[in-house]
Amino acid sequence: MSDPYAAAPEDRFSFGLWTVGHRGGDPFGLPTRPPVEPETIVERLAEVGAWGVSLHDDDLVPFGSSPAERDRIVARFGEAVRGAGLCVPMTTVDLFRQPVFKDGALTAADPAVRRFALRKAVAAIDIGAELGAGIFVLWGGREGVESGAARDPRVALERYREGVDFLCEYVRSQGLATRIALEAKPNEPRAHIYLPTTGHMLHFIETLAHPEMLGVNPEMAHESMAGLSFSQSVGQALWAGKLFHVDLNSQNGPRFDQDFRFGAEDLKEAFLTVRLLERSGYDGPRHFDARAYRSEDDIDVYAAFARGCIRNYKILAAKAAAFDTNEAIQAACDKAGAAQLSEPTPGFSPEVLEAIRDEDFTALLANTEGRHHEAADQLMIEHILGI
Ligand code: GLT
Ligand code: MN
Ligand code: MN
Repeated sequence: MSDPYAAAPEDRFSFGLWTVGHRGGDPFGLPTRPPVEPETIVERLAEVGAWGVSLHDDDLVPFGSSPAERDRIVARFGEAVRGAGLCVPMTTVDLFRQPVFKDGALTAADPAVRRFALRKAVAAIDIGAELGAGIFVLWGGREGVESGAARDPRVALERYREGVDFLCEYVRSQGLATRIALEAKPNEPRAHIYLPTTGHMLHFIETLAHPEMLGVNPEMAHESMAGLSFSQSVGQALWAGKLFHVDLNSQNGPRFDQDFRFGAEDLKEAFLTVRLLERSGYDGPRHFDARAYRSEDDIDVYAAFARGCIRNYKILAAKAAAFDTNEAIQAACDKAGAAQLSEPTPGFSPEVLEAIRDEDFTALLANTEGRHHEAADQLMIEHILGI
């Protein structure tokens, strides 16, 4: 019998080179896994049923490579991706690893650092264009502060705006169709990162010269680090028409960024997120920005970790579909107001206001009936648990 939870290309599951390629090093310990060539990673991803592979510029082309080396490496990788039947849906730029970015990149105080960051980002956009990536993710990991004594956040945000506008103008000047997805994170590696949540990013986008070119790439771990519900953040991005990409993983509450296997923590949020994505018609990549525990070897990185991310998504998608077609559950949700919320609030007119002023709310104010969320939530929990 075929596995109902095996990945199909139309599922659009993707992994970053830096995720399955992560060697298990952390601030306290050395790597526990050997380095693996990008071309080998691509083959292994194809075996687990991935559709796409994403990358930072430096994951593929070592920092400081010559133009000739860069061309050779990108061409060889493109061939490997095509040969494995995969695609590169997204590329991103590493503006955080090199010492030059120690005080930020697009928001660095030193204008020369900002110009260098732009040069690096433009080169990363070029790699994406060459590999056919339609999305460019921008995560400003070093755009922030430890101390605000010598930084006015308003001024830093102006520089951020100019930097992103520069990149948009570059994309336009090249006639590319690349869309830029901004990724938020509240802290780590900086104590405070500018634009710390997806909601902050959504506002920032509206201040830019070409807001239509920009969307967001919310990450489950990052929103959870801020104590937020990921499904609420994804919901706002979808509502705004700005969900360009999504980083799926898991996180155990507000602490350092764990990037655990999707579904490993907070199953309820994972379920609500998958249900939302599946119901919304979102057709972008379902990207796992996660990494295996440091204790694992390279075999289980694929057999247990990568397959686990995919299986958990597909299992939750099947659960979500069953949830939405189960009459008893739907009746309980409607009793808790699910359908009622779809009734629009009337628009303003003097007549409508007059009618509202005259309306008799006596019964409403005397109504002590509960809203039945406990019952709906309990049914959802039992449904997830398979009861
Ligand atoms: C880094 C970060 C991720 C981002 C990557 C894109 S880099 O691994 O923790 O959340 O998505 O730059
Ligand atoms: Mn993360
Ligand atoms: Mn991410």
